[in-house]
Amino acid sequence: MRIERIELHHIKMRLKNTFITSFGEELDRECLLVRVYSEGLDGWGECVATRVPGFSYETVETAWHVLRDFFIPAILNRPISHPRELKQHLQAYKGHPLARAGLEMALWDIGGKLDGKCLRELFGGEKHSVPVGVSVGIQENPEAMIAKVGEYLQLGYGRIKIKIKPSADMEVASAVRDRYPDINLQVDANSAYALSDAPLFKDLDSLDLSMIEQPLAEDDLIDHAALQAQIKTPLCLDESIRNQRHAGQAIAIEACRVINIKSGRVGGLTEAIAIHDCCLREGVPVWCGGMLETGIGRAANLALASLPGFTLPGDISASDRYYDPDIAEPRFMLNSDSTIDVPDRPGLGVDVLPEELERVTVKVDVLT
Ligand code: OSB
Ligand code: MG
Repeated sequence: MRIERIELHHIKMRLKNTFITSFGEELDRECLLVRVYSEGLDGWGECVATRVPGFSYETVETAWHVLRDFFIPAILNRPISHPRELKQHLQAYKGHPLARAGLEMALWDIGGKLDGKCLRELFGGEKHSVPVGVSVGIQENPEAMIAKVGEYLQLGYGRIKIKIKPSADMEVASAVRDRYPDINLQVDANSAYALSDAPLFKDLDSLDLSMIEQPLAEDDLIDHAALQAQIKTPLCLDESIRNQRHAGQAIAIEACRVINIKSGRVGGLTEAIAIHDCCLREGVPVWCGGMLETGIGRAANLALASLPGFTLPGDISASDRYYDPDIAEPRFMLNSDSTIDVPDRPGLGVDVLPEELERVTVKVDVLT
């Protein structure tokens, strides 16, 4: 295919609830959409960079800059036969995985449409529905967290992840465990701790958590390995795993026993699949993380999670957990067994709704 035109859309969407983590708060989520055109068709990608460099150093503005000035000119009007070739086209450039991943997703979408195949088929995924859970942001106090968790359990989510931070950790996690002794519960610290906090993590061992996600600094596999050796609960890495090599090294030194795979964080779906393949070979279970995506990124997450190594429930909740309305159709619904169906129409399998898109658009740029 030859990409003839690319649009960048900076959008801003109101979340149903403020999402609070150890690194910040989000109510009006901003992100970039990438729309590519070829042979009379179009494809969409979602770049999950946010307004603030909280989860990643990238922001909506840095992603806009590197996409417009470097990444897009490197592929516009040049032959590209498969999305995985994007890596070669961008090899002169360092970093900016979230920006890369947004562009690559659009290539997967249009590539699938040109081939008449859904992403699940292109990836070799087997599952037609995937187990999912919900990620619950930090709440005012343990009672409020218990109430929020209760709402999501009521809706049918079979796995709950709660965010923790210093000052809101053991007390809130043990309160949720006391109230719901049998649920599948995990916590995510988003790098808020140091190895000197090991006593806290030893205490968390008593709560029968399925895992503790990213407790320590993102650039510190060694300390994660030291912590894992001291506790029984499996560690799961998110921010620390930026490519397949990191995954292999983290597994080799037992810095974690589980990996959260996010296509944005690792520079695209191609690298995400490579990490999945590595973990499957090593017998390390993975799950698909989330970045509060619109229906576009959510569709890609579902396709990724259809691969066989994604044995644990992902942070892929139903559309109505995040946005009402969303900018794409069909909306994703939770099945009664806490799964969501993987789209099966060509490409991502979703249609962007022009009026909804218009309503949330901050600015647009067209590159030809
Ligand atoms: O650490 O997994 C995370 C959202 C934004 C940034 C980082 C994270 C998250 C989530 C939400 O936990 C997952 C989702 O429901 O999309
Ligand atoms: Mg995380």
